[in-house]
Amino acid sequence: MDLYFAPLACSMASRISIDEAGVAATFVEVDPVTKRTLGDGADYHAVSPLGLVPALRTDEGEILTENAAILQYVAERAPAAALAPEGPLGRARLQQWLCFIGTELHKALFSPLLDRKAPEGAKAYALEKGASRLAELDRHLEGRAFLLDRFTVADAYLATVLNWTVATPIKLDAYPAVATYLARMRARPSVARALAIEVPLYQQELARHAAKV
Ligand SMILES: N[C@@H](CCC(=O)N[C@@H](CS)C(=O)NCC(=O)O)C(=O)O
Repeated sequence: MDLYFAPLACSMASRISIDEAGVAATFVEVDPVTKRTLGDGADYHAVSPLGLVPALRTDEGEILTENAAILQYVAERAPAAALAPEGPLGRARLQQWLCFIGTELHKALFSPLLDRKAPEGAKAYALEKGASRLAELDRHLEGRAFLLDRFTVADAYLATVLNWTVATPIKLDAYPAVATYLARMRARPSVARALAIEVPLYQQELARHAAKV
């Protein structure tokens, strides 16, 4: 499989999950500004019409988009890694958290905060509304190592999204269980490996664009 990613973007959740699953994958970097793949300079819109990462090309040549779909596909490819719970309720709980992370945190809270073009009013609204979401997450994570009973692809997504707090005004001191969770996740080998690969690539991405200004 080929994972199309941008450094430190939400696609890092798929990198972490692929690592945890132990499945073979090729990682294709997309420049989020030019929407071209590094190396061959191909127009990424041919893969993902909206130019969004992640996208995954399966070994059969199918293109999958959307974090929740890709993460569950990766989990399915390696049942022994148990990255998704079994049974109707277990699966529904996984969906519950993937949806919460994707909508309440990623899109509603972090996307406006990280978008340089978002007006200040949009950022303030997102911060104010997001506080209740972070408080609820904090309540859930108190006394828990993971979102569910063990590490799942939802933790890969949550760790990736929470990692963005460093670039936002969100103060995790107000959410101690979330802060402890994030520290634990960053120390997890698959997450630490993903960060060790993607932080330098992100710095290169910044340097590439700074050089053009
Ligand atoms: N609904 C999509 C959202 C993906 C998304 O927002 N990706 C961001 C990176 S975290 C992106 O590619 N942004 C570039 C853009 O908005 O042009 C999903 O869950 O996969």
